[in-house]
Amino acid sequence: MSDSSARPTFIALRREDTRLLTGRGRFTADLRPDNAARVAFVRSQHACGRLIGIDTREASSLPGVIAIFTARDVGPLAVPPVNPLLPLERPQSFDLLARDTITWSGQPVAIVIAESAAVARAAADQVMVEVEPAVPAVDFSAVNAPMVRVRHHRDGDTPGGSVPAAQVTVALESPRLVAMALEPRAIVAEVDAAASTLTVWLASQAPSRARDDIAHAVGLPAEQVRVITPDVGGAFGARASVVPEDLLVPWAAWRLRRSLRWVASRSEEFVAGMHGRGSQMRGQLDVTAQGQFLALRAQLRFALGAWMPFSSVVPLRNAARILPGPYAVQALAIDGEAALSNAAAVNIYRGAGRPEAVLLAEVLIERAARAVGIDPVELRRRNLIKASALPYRTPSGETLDTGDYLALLERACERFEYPSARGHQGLRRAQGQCVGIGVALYVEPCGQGWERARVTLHESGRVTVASGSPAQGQGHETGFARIAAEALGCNESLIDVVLGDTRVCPEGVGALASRSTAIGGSAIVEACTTAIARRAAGEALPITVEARFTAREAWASGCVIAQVCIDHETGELALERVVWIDDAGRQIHPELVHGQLLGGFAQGLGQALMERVVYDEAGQLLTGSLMDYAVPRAADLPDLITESLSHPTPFNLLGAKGVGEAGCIGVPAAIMNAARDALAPWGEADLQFPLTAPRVWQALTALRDAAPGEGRP
Ligand code: SMO
Repeated sequence: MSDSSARPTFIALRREDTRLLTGRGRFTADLRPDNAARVAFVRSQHACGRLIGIDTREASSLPGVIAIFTARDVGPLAVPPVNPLLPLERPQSFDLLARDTITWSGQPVAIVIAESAAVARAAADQVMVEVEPAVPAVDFSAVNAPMVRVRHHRDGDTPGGSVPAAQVTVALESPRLVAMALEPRAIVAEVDAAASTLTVWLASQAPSRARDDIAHAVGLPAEQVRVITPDVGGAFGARASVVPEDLLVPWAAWRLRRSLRWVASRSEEFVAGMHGRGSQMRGQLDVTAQGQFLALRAQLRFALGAWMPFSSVVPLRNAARILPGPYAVQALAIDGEAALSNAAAVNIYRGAGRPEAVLLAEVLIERAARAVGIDPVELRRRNLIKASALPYRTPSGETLDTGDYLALLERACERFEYPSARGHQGLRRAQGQCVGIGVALYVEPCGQGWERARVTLHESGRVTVASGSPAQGQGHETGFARIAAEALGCNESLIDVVLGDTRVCPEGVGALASRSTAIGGSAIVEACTTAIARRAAGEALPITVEARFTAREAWASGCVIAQVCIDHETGELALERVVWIDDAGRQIHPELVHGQLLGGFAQGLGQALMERVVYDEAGQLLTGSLMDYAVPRAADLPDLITESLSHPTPFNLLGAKGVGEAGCIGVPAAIMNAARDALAPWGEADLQFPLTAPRVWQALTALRDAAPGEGRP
């Protein structure tokens, strides 16, 4: 069991990881191949319409412009097919550059190549794009026919006489967010025309797939394309799938036989980077007078935006299969759909559907607790799946492997001093303060399928570990070195870790879905174990072993309790304290785990309290800069206690589960429940994320107007 607060922790990082913290990182934008030309994109300013013409003549005549390509030059190239995890309702193909139709404001229409970034930008601004505008379809508009659907229905075997004492309902929105990495997107493509090879530096979470996608777009065999992921300033799912720019820059480089370099502006991240979340959810929970959950019904609608990145069906799929979370529910009816709209594309983003499922279930539970008059912690106690029932087959067909959800709840209550906190809340309410306490429990699936590792024992005594799971700032080099050192029984300092280079690393699915340690790490263990066995059998050095490990999906879990205080006059919400108990299975490197918890916490807090993408009816982005879109800063973090309980999973060689997404999953729901609890003396508040002061104030005012004089003690 480990225990730590948000105070700084000092940890021994590997040399490779320390580089990032000391300003010696090498990010894609830092790479300047000799004679590289620069790239700028012409983007549609309309959100929807017919593309009538593109006039590049004036732009092309600017000194320093090398080429301007449009859809006509690029030909029939389209974005890669979507992950077939959910079948599409009808076939789809999305052109890399707008051809006949405009589908979102920010859509790439032309790619400009010039000798300098300034000339490329100036030329892009002079390209004339003629559009016959049409009325855009916004997210969740009824005109948007679903592209994907999901359904999990199971009838309950209701024991005789169980009738619901309450049927509570809720409607929730999870606004669109921007995956706000410190480092905007960037791509460098270096051409070796003599050797017929292309080297592409790209901050990808899935370099093997990116290499295949780029090779296909360029028309080269995959062996002639090398993708290198240098240091990466955050990914969060937004770099798991290629975007049109990732394919257009290498395509143009190869066509011109000229190295190219593109670095996105922050504005381009807003209008054409990956968005996350974006859903509307309705739910109903039927509860008996004794608090037993009888039935959960949910309707989920997810936004897709104008085109579908590879992982775009994953959030809907995850939200639907994770419900009802760690609770036993007799009957389940989940229906979900996702539809296109005239806005930036939505892809996986730290949590990817898990936060939505937890928000819906946990808000329903708090509401049910108030409806039947049972303390919300006690209500959860009565319905959590018992540790002795694991492995547990959920009504949506998933297998929860290991964990102890009741222990998570009890420990969180202990650390929060829950009974006395409730007493204190009563006292503060009596003094006129608006104080709320909210709870959320979550389960978190952590990736299935395979990863590869290659381990070489050298004559020098050093060991090289190459993995197909690249790093985006998580500290994989540090964690993987420890995994290999443990498996080999040697000192960590003897291990060299190689990541993120398709020429020297084995294939990999990638660093996403909280799978790197569990699956990528297990592949390292397997390769190390085979290598020492062969060494022990007398084989001469060097020995190289490549292993491919396939895992069943392990489920992490956790419990969060949050306390907020709301200012009656302004609606301003103060997050006073949070206790969070997480079970990520066996922890290979507790300090790195803690770092992941804190980072995820900050992003979860951002979603709950400040982040929201807004489009107007014309499909124009109103929150297009960091002046209009708030992200959390260090000073926004509250008094936070984290603690880890560890129930190792048998589904991989390390017993590890995922941890990178946990903070985004449980934290927002606990904050939402605390805010709703704070307003509960006035009634059931229709609060929605983000819980900004004006929105909280409006919800409070609506309740006061509906019942004047109520609520105030
Ligand atoms: S949202 Mo994650 O990188 O699967």
